[in-house]
Amino acid sequence: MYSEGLSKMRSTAVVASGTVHATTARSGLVFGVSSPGEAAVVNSRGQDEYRRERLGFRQCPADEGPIEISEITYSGLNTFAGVAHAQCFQKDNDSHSTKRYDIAVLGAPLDTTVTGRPGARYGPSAIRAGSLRKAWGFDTYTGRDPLKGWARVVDCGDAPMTWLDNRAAIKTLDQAHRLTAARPPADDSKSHVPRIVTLGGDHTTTLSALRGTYDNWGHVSVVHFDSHIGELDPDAACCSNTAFSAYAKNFLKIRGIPKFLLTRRVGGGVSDYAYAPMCREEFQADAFHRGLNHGTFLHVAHEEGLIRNSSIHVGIRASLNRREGDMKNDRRCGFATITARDLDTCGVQGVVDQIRNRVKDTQVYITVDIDVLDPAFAPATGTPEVGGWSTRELLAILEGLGGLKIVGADVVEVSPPFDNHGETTALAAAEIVHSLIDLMVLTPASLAEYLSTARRPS
Ligand SMILES: [Mn+2]
Repeated sequence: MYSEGLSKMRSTAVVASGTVHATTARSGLVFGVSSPGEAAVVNSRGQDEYRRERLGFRQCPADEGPIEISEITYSGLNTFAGVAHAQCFQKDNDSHSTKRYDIAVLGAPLDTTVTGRPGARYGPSAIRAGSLRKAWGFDTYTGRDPLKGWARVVDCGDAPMTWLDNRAAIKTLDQAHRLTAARPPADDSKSHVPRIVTLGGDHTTTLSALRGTYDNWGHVSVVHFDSHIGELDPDAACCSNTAFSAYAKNFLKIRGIPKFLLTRRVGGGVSDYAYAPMCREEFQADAFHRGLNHGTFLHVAHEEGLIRNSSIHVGIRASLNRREGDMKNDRRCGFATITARDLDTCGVQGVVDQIRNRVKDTQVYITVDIDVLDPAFAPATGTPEVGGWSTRELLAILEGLGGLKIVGADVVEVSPPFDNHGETTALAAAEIVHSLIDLMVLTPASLAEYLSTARRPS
């Protein structure tokens, strides 16, 4: 896109010199690198005055010295909201404090475990671009500016996830989470490790994040915003003939299709790589041999013992594969459910109260599938469902969760190829990420609480 290209050109200039000089031409502003002290030509004093006032320049006018442009929201490298980039995947043996951070934004570009439209591999970069379309500051409703509070927020960039092998991709993301949290935070009075906000990526990426929070914090309650329940049992039809209907049996017989292909409803069943039944014990240790994908990740998280039985889905409205079996498995995995239409009857405060009553004072992981919003507010997603919430409603509910002990969070399933020219979905996702960071800054993670309640893996 033109604006992104321009932004990158400017970033290059800033990186090269630290400052740029602005000159005006009849066609508009032209930026170029020049050495310190070199006089820049400014023909339009009025425009220059406006820019200094609008953008808060602290430096002198251009004809008296270099112009500081680091506060222009759309310039510079494309980190989330313009926060500093950090090398999070390298071991930090240096005690120098500038390498430490409290909250890390981590991209997880994966879209090869989706059942619908792909494209979420471009989600992290789109959310960052969306975050650079506005100037962040003190929130109208909360009065807080989380990016300028006690916490040092950085952007780690993306985990280098391959598109060729989902098992390798998830292992890479597991490692990225471990390394990102493998150093003391900038403020070790607030936490014992940095907390991570992940930018998806399809929803399978949440499993890596939950493995990471378990390693560092123990079990978490999952507050799961989504139109889909997310813990379909990949093994449901394999191990139980009760789900194998007479209709399905007849369908197979007529078409001459091997039975195993139809019974693997969520896992695929096309190969041992895509799926192998849990009945075969030799495969049970490997999640990808158990049908891991963006519809089953919470089932796998439960099977791995990562989450508490005080979790909750919020905004659910998509059809189920099995009328009763899916919700039975849902409860077995520890989830209660708030549907999308519950908002109509109990309002924002009612939804907030139900979430708070469910998780109580446990440590919480918040995952937001962007398809919890109506496609009118977030068209760019893999498996859209109409009848969802507005962006304003979701942001109000998130604000209502202030005070919960949030140790990790993500926004997933943003698929930019399906966004519009106004970047509606990317803007919404960026605002949600900002809200999640705000909740983390508002309630520092408590090391004492972790030590008293968490059960670390042996
Ligand atoms: Mn979904």
